[in-house]
Amino acid sequence: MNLKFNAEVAAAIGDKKPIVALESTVIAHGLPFPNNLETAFNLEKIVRENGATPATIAVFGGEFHVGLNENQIKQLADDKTIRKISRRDLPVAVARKLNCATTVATTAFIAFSAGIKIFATGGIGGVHRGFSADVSADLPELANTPITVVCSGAKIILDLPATREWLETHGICVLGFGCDELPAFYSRTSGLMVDERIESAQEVAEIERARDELNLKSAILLTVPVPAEFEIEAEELERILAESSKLADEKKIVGKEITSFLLAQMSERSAGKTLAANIALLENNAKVAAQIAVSCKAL
Ligand code: PSU
Ligand code: MN
Repeated sequence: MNLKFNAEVAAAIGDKKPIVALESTVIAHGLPFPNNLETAFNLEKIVRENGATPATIAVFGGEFHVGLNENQIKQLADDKTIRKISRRDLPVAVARKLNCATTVATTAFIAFSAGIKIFATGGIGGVHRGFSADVSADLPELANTPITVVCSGAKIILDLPATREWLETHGICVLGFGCDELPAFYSRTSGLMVDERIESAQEVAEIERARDELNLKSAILLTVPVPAEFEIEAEELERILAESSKLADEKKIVGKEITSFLLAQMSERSAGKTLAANIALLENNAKVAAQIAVSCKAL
């Protein structure tokens, strides 16, 4: 597979330094402009401040880029023609030389091919509410890719109990970073349990090493709750989600559009509170991911 590294990532690989992969769908389709641009640069900065090298992943001209330049990040943030791609889209993206943002599924696929084993995002995809046949390709990718994904659980718009069951059935180890319950994206609780609570980056590094020694092919999902000051009350969340879902039904929005539609609607209906929470959890997850990448190298 032909991968294009930027100079910073190439140097980090050469020097065996810790690297954290970052996804690009959250930039192109998850957050509005200009918050997306600012957040993309901030996430990279946070990774660096915590001792690791950021590798934001995207596809340009059908080529897999691991570590982007400034112009590429700007293009992701404001070019409306950027396509959101999951695993099924990869052959088309390459053959047609498209410019694309990668989801958790495709970022994990490319990161692992590049030898990067830690990846930070906001919330993974999962089983959709009311339509249990809509299962994000993020889930099977995690079942088959031995990396660690740092996230705040699955996005609240999803059927969280069904998503939790899916993770269990497919052998994905779900850890809680200082929490017993699976975080629910904008909210710190879900009523669903993680498999194991851990308190430090080093513990994650040890569990990751054990997974590799056992030759298990599934990801470790390290879930980190949104910082408390940004948490949104469950009642308010359910209300704005119900309103947003109703509108999505009326407008017949389905498939890969549904996630960004609901996130944007919720931000509007909460006067930007969900957007602030989304950015806060992304930044916090980037920090934790960098700490784990550093701990893994220190083991
Ligand atoms: N995390 C966020 N915002 C996002 C996403 C993650 O904070 O928009 C993206 C990820 O790229 C994830 C995708 O892979 O949403 C899931 O989309 P779908 O439900 O269509 O599989
Ligand atoms: Mn889907």
